[in-house]
Amino acid sequence: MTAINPVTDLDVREGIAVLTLNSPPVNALSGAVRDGLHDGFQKAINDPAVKAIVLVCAGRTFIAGADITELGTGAKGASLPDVQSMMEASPKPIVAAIHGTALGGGLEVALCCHYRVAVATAQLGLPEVKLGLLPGAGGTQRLPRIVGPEMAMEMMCLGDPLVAPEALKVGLCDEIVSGDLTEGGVAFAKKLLAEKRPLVRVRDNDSRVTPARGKPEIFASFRKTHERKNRGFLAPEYIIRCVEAAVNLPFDDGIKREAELFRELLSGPQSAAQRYMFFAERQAAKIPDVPADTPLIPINRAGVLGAGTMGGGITMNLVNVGIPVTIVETSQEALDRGLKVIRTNYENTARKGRLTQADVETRMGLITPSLDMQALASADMVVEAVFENMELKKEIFRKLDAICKPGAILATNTSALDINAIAAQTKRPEYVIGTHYFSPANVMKLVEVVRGDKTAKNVIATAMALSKRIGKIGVLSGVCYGFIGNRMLFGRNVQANRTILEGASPARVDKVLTDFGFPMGPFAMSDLAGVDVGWNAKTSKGETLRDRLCEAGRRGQKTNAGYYDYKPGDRTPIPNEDVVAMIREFAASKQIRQRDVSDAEILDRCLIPMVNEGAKILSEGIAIRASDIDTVWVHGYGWPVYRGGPMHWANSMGLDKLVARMQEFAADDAAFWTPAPMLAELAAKGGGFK
Ligand code: 3H9
Repeated sequence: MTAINPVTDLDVREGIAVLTLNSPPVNALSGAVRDGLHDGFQKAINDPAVKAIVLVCAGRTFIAGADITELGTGAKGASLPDVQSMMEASPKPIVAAIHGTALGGGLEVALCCHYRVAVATAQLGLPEVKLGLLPGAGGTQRLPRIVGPEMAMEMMCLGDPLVAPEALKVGLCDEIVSGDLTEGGVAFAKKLLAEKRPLVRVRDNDSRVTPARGKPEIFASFRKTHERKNRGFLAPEYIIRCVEAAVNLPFDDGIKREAELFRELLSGPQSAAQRYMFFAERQAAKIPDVPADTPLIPINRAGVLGAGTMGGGITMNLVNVGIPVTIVETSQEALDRGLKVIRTNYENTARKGRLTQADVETRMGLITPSLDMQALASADMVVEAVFENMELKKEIFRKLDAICKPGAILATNTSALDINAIAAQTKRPEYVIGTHYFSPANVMKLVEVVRGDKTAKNVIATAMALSKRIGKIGVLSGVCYGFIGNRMLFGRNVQANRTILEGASPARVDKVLTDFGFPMGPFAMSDLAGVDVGWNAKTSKGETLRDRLCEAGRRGQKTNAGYYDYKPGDRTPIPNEDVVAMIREFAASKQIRQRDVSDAEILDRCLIPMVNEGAKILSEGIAIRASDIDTVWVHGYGWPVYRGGPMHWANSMGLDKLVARMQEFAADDAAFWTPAPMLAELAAKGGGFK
């Protein structure tokens, strides 16, 4: 074995060179890895004793891509295109032996090998789109030459990998290896030599791309199909343009086009935001006073209290990863309804081909319905998901404390209430925690894990680890009304409501926010949630706009009327002039002057209060770091990922400019627009949130 450099070894066995990369955690293509590949391949190619070369990785995975921390920094080391050219031009066959994930630049390196073998669990993909990028090391030109332009666009625009058996079917992989991967790779290389198989250079084979030449409709149709999902994102469109180049231009010209578009994305704000979010999501798992090796409480059985929308979604999350759940309701009818919704959700997924009917039955089989809270006695963790009422929650926690076994975690799915007050009802406050899921709980990626004053560290570590296990991102919050996300939402809603009283229509405000990239504006959101949430028919006296809407029977989508009208069975909001007139009338009754509120003003008035509240949340220690706040907003509330969350957005705008804008608005309401001390201080220093 020869050490090529600290992360690369070369070993020659019976004429086969094995080049092994070992650069934890994921063998990313750092300068050292690129140097290792360059020098290792050169040495093997120049060694007359070597007849073929196998590239393999140590540790948990094959190369998982470019080193994201180095992208755009002009980091030292061999150039990747030079390494790739050397590999493709090698007179000796090169085989990539893949385990774990061959992603991004990792797969692009593998595509310059003459053959690829993989273990059955390996995943192969080009996920750059998730970082606001396109595959910039030849992937957009080589992948279509193997799988055809349509599938290549699908893979690169969605960014989801194929597992090895699927990759085998489409020709991205040549053989599945069982047993030891390196041995399998060496055996495959020997077979190539024995059979005198040709050196396959992906770049040379145009047969999969030429049929699409002169057929712009292929691209038009792909754009149309994915229009909604790709709204606001630049990278998918740039990927499509690269595939057009792969189809219409010679290989080297296509590579030039790819490089131009890659550079443009890399230097733009969207990719900067998405790369920031990549690390923000991972950072969120790290809690300074809860060491990474804190022992976890095994969660082998769970309980969920409440089979409504939230309880049902939480149950699905748990059974999806094989955790049996006892779900408890107060009436048979509610229980049946909840189970029916869960089954329908699974069957819809099965209909789309993403689950088998057997999977549906397995998951349903893991759910034990019950009308008796005693059935929760053996659960390792119980999640309470009943409606938001403090007295009810307190009573439930007293009961759970008496029923549940010692050491069981008692979690509440409250979206705002005081976890400490709930924990105080039990004799085990250290086992009480908040796990705030977002609706629909089986879809949304965020869980706010809310730590009470007495919550134990192993309980926090377990709740965070469970979030990861069920495919979510856990973000730790301290206790305050509304935690991180909802607390920030309140300020936005205050201003959204004021702008409509000052003259902007609900549809205009919603459009400004959806143009910014939110999936929905505040008024469409209010209609969805129910305008009457928290409204009381008995005490309503038309004192607020909401009172007036609800009194007029406009209670949201459920009544086909709220801020908008709705056709029965259709969720599309239809603006209504009578509502606009009602708002005008109400504003006049409150002596609020109507004027033209510009789009820029609407946007700033809705978003800046969130940043200001975020600064307070940070200085109070409710959130550990600004990037945690951004993770909450991107994954719980649909803040467009390509704008990186409110704190990142504020940093990009410049905190001094943001505070100056607050001063402009302060003329109308000085108290509301006073910058939080942390914000004022950072702005004065010319700094940003860290
Ligand atoms: C690209 O390739 C561009 C090219 O087309 C063109 C080039 C010219 N770089 O996620 P985990 C770190 S763009 C640097 O918790 P898992 C990560 O931050 C790239 N660091 O583990 C974390 O660090 P820490 C295209 C990276 O098992 C640790 O590794 N590739 C990179 O849940 C563990 O990560 C991608 O987009 C990286 N590329 O998942 C793949 N990847 O421990 C991105 C990971 O300090 N990576 N780290 O928090 C992933 O999708 C997942 O990390 C992976 C493992 C599936 C590999």
